[in-house]
Amino acid sequence: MENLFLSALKGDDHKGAPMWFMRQAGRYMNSYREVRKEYTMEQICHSPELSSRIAYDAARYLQTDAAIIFSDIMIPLENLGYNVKYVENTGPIPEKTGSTTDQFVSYSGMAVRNFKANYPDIPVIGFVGGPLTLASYIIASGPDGELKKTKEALIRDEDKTIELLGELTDVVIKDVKAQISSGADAIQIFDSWLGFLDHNYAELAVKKTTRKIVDAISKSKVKSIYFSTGTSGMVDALIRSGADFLSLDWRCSLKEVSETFGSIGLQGNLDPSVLALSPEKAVEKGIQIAREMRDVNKFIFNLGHGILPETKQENVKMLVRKIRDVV
Ligand code: 1CP
Repeated sequence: MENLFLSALKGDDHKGAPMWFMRQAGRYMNSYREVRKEYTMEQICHSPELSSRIAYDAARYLQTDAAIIFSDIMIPLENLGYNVKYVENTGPIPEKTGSTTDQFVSYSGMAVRNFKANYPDIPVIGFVGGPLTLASYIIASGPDGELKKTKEALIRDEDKTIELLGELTDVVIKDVKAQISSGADAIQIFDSWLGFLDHNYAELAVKKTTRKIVDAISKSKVKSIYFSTGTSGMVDALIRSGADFLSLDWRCSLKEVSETFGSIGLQGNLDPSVLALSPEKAVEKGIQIAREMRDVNKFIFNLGHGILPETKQENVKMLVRKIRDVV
């Protein structure tokens, strides 16, 4: 039987909802915490073997329809001379230390290649960060909360900020190409913080960055998924990225978006807090989403953002099983 995730990507008829979760390999999982006792985040992201094994272990434990390469959106920025440190309970801190090198290195590309060689039975999702989201960590030298500093940069010096976005877009496109030529089954663009911008700035960011990345992806047969949060009021702008799928958060009804915008593929959108706090309510709401989207071939069940670290791993596994049983 064809894999549900691959069927949904193609828009083929299938029965049941394909499922995977953002951050499905992460601190909520016992086996990941064990690996992290031995290796730092930086070491894992620089090891194609660990990146692919952690990705596979999570997908196999949860019985999801796809794995996502374990790495981080900031890693490709090393090619621009940034050294990225991961600080516990904070996030990535980029520091400009070196200069741009001629030789582009894609650790995610190597991890995808390793995954395809060792675990050919399960589709693997490659990913990159959206340049606006990447820029926010550079501009703020770390997480930028509600994008206060990033917005200030855009408002005070739009030309210079657009120039930075252009530079980041070029790096992201190189990384995407490496992951595609290594065999990625789909590419997700993580633009987590786009929704903090106003509609016009978001539109500008999509035009200057995402649109170009999607164009590069669509030259291959690989499908693109564009993820952001807080953007259900700007779906028209997201669609103009040209992405095959939009991953939306819990601030909208996916069914209504589907009825309004027609043929666009959709992914999402259970609130990760519900899954962390009440497995029963997560099952109820998850089944409701999957039922409402049953007739949409291009639908992938996911959360609206990543699994929270305090989530019990058994509850994520149970959610997958219960949705499979009834939808
Ligand atoms: O201590 C640890 O183990 C580090 C925690 C951690 C993990 C597990 C970080 C630091 N990154 C990751 C993995 C990661 N990051 C994946 C793995 C694949 C998966 O299973 O989904 C992916 C796809 C990302 C992408 C990522 N990194 C995004 C986009 C998705 C999202 O969550 O919004 C963002 C914004 C980052 C930055 C980042 N890296 C790490 C943290 C804690 C953060 C967020 C910091 C912030 O709040 O701004």
